Amino acid sequence: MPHAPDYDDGNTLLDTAKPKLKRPKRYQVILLNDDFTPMEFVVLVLQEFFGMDEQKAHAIMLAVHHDGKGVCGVFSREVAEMKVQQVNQFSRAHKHPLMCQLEVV
Ligand code: TYC
Repeated sequence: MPHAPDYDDGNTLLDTAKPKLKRPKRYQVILLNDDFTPMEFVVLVLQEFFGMDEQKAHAIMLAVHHDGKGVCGVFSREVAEMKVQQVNQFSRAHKHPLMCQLEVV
């Protein structure tokens, strides 16, 4: 029967490695209200970039219109950054001041 050596033979596992996994952060895409962007344009943006049906898009648009800002969705950083860039670019291309931004959850 083999027994433990009384010297360090390099084979003794001294500590169990703890998995260092952190939950990835999530990022909210926030839409800001303004006085100039037409309501229909905001509804279109919510449908095209966030996959909402017209009813949901209209409800979110009205919530932003009344509250000043609102959440369009929650994504990984890469996806959220891409959505913000696409929406802001699309709004500028149509000469509307609509603004979208990121917030870490
Ligand atoms: N407040 C705008 C208007 O009265 C509509 C609007 C809603 C603009 C939501 C931006 O994120 C927004 N035409």
